[in-house]
Amino acid sequence: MNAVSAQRPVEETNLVAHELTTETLLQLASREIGAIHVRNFYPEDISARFSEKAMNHPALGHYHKKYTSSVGRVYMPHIDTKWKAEEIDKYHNAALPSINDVRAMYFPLLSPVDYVRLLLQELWPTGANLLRLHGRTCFVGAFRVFQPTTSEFYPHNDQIDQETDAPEIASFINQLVANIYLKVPEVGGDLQLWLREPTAAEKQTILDVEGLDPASIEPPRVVLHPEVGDLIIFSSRMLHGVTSCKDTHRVGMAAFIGCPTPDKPLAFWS
Ligand SMILES: O=C(O)CCC(=O)C(=O)O
Ligand SMILES: [Fe+2]
Repeated sequence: MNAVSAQRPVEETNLVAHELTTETLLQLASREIGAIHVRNFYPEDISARFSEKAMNHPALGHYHKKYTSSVGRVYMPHIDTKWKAEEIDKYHNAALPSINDVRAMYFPLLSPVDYVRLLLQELWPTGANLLRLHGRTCFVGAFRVFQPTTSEFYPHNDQIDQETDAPEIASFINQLVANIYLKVPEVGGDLQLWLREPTAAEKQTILDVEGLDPASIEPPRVVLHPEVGDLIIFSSRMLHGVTSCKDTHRVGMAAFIGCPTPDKPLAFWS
């Protein structure tokens, strides 16, 4: 073990499940565990090919907040609608064309996010659907591109009730996020999980600048170093962050998952 990996906090194994099953999903939804981390979920060679496509994609843009602006993303995410009618229209009008673009990129293979959608539809007791907001289709299947050394996500949380008042989200009691990693650095690019929601004051800071100063909070409870092809699902309502990549880009595909009680279906968007 080299000096850098020796410093990495060891994951608390009882907090992380390594298989995606109905049981682990229900445990994650009810916060009995902190994450599901499935190694070798998606083939390494296909991941590598699509990380190149994502990094060179014509729709590659950037997040808009202070701390996240160096992180690239392909296609417009819902967080960029910012309660503005014009942006909301743009997001929903682009949703299906963007989903189809991503699917066409992979065709005749299955994209990692389409694969996750199918599995969760089968595993969650009442299935899973694409999210609609005020009846309008959402996009799902964003690529995220972290630049070497400059991109990181400070501790933050993601919750869609801060982005819309659509009636379709009223039943969500948790929000999960699934990430599939297509390219990862050897060192850095760790996912940090605090396993708690931010305080009211922390929430305000996150809304303002999209992240907390890591020195201002306690160390994370769980730190996971994803490998190429891994799937990690965790609660995005709880504090999480991504450390900077030391040697290469870090590319992932992500889907948010609205999580009601098990008698209602899950819902996907990006
Ligand atoms: O890239 C990751 O590991 C997680 C990024 C993140 O903040 C999220 O998916 O909400
Ligand atoms: Fe996040």
